[in-house]
Amino acid sequence: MRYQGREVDIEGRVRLVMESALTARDRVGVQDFVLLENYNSEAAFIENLRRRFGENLIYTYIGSVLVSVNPYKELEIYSKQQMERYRGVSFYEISPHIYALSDNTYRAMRTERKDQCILISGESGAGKTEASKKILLYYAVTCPTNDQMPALGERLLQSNPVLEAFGNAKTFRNDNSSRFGKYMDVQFDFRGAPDDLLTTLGLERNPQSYQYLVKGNCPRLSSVKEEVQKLLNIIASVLHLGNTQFGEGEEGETYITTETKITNLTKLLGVDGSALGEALTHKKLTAKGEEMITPLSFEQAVSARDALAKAVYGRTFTWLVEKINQSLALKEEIYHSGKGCSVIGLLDIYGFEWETVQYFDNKIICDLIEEKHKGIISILDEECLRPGETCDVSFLEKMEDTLGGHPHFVTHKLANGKTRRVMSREEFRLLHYAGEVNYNVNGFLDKNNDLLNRNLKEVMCQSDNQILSHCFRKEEAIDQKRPEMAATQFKNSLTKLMEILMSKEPSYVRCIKPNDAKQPGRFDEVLVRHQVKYLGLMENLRVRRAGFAYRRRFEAFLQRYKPLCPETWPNWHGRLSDGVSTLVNHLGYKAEEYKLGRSKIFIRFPKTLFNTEDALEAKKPDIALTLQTSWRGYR
Ligand code: AD9
Ligand code: MG
Repeated sequence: MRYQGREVDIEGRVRLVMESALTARDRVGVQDFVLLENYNSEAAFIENLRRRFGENLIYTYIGSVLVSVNPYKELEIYSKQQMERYRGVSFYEISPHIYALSDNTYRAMRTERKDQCILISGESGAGKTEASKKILLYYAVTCPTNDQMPALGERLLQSNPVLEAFGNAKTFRNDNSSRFGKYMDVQFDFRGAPDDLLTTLGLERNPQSYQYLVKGNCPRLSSVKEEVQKLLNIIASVLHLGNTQFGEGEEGETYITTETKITNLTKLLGVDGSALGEALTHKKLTAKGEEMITPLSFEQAVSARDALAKAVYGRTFTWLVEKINQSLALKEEIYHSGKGCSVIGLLDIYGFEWETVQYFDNKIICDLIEEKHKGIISILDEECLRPGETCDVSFLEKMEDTLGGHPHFVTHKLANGKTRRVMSREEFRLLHYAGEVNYNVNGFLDKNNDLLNRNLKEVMCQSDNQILSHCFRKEEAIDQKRPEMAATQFKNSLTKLMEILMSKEPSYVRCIKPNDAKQPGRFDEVLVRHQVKYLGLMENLRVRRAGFAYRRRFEAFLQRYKPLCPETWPNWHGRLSDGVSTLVNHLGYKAEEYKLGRSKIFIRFPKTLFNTEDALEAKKPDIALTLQTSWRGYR
C-alpha cells in the first residue's frame, strides 16, 4: 500500500501538557513524544514507551498520532465515565487515550465539515481490531442517536461479533486474528431533523415501501429464523466438503470414495447429488463452440473441492456483510445527498505476517509488483491465460526474462549466467523497503486462477438454499468471459480503498505488540524496536517537531473565527490582515502570542488557539446526531 505524504497540520490538535490536569502517574515519561528532550534518539523513544507500559500507560502521542502498546490484559480505562472525561476535551489537557483521538476526529469532522478517517496499523496481534472496537464503542455510546433509530448504535456493536465469528481465526500470532480487512463508514448526520431530508427526497422511513429494498426479501423478521438455518447448513457443508475424499481408479480416473457422506453434503448444499459428484471429478470445456467433458486428475479434484469450499465460505461471508449493511443503513441516496452528513471512516486491516509494511515512497517496489504489462501481477495474469503448458516455473522464467536486472528483484540466476547457490530454483526475492522477502512460486498460478470450474458454478447456482443461489448467480455460470484473477482483484480492491481514504482527512493509530508470547507485562525491546522502525515512528516524530507552530492563511482564519467578533461578522469588507487584527484584538490576544506575516497568522502557543476554539464551540447550538454505518469487506 502506498500512503501519500501529507503536510502535517497540527491545527486544533497541538499538544502541550497542562501539568495541573494530570496525576503523577500520568506523568511517567512524556505523554507526547514531541516533548521528548532527545527526540532524535530511538533509544530514548523506546525507553519512554517501556516506562509508560510498565505503569499500564499504553497510549502515547506523537502529536496527533496515537501510539498504542497492546497490554494483553483488561485495563479499567474504557468505562462510560472515562468516555465522559474525554468528551470535548483537547489532547493536551488529559492523558492520551483512544477516546481522545475518537473525540478529536469527531470534532474535526464537525467543525471542518470534512470527512475524516482513522487508519489503524500494526502487525498481527498488535491490537488494531481492539482499537477499532473501542472507537466504535465511543461513538455508539457518546453520540445520541435519533429517536426513530434509537438502537442503531447497539446494532452497530452487535454486528462486530457476527463478523468476527465468520471472519476471524486463531493463528500462531493472534488467537483472534482478522482474516479480512474491514473498512467502515460511521455516518454522522447533524441536520436538526433528519426527516427534513427524507421529505425533500420524497422518501419514507419504512424500508418496506421500496421495491428495491424488499426485493432481497431481507427486512421481514419471520424469515430470519429460516435464514439462520440456511447459514448453518452452509457452514456444515463446508466442513463436509473438507472431509470429501477421492480415490484413483485403475484407469487413472478419479472418484469420490464411499466413506464420503455425499448425501449429507448435497442435502446441506441444496444441490443435485449426481451433478455435484460429476462436477467435482470432471471439467467442462468449450473448444471451438463444442462442449467437452474431461475427467480431472486426483490433484485437480482435490483443488476443485477446496476451491468450492473457499468460494462457498467467502461468498457467504460477503453476503453476511451485505446483510449487516442493509440492517444498519438507510438508503444509499440518503447517505450521499445530505449536506449535513459527514463520515468518519475506520480502517482495520489484517496485520502483516511477514515483516514489512511500506508507508514510505515505495514507488519502485509498487511498480515492480503492479505496473501494467511489466509488473509481477501482469506477468502472473498473462501466464495464467496463456494457452498450452504453463506452470509455476514457467512463470518464474517469464519474470526472469522481464524483470531480471531490476534492482529489487533477485532469483537464483546471476547476470553472468551462473547460479546463486543460496537460492532455490523455485524462489524469487523482493527487496522491500525494510527488508528482503523470499517468495516460493509453487502454487502461484493455481491461487491466481479462478479455480472454480464452470460446472461447479452451474451446480451451485441451482441450489435451493437461497443464500447460495444469491451468491452463485446464473449469469456467472453462463458467462464465458474470464473473471478477474485473484491478484488483480486484490489490487483493484486496494486501489478503490485508497481512493476512499484519500478523500478524507486521516488520523493515525499505530499499534505495537510488546511480546510474541501474548503475555501481559512483558516488553521485548528488540521486537518493539523493529516495529518502531517499520511503522516509521521516528520519522513521524521529526515531522511533528518541525511543524510545531500553528499557522493559517488570513482568509481561513477569518472565515473560521469571524462569528466571535461583531465587527467581522457576518462579513469583513476591508483588507484581510486588518480583519485578522481586529478579530485578535477583540479576542484579547497579547502581542507575544502571535505574529502577522504577509498572508498568514502565526500563533505561538497552542493554548491561545484552544481558547479561541472553545469560544467558537460555545457559540454553536447543540446539534442532534444520527449514526449510520456501512461495512465493506475487503478480503
Ligand atoms: V490481526 O492483524 O487481526 O491478526 P490485531 O487486530 O492487530 O491482529 P487484536 O486487536 O485482535 O490484534 O488484538 C489481539 C489480542 O490482544 C486481543 O484479542 C486482546 O486479547 C489483546 N488486546 C489488544 N488490544 C488490547 C487492549 N487495548 N486491551 C486489552 C488487548 N487487550
Ligand atoms: Mg485484527
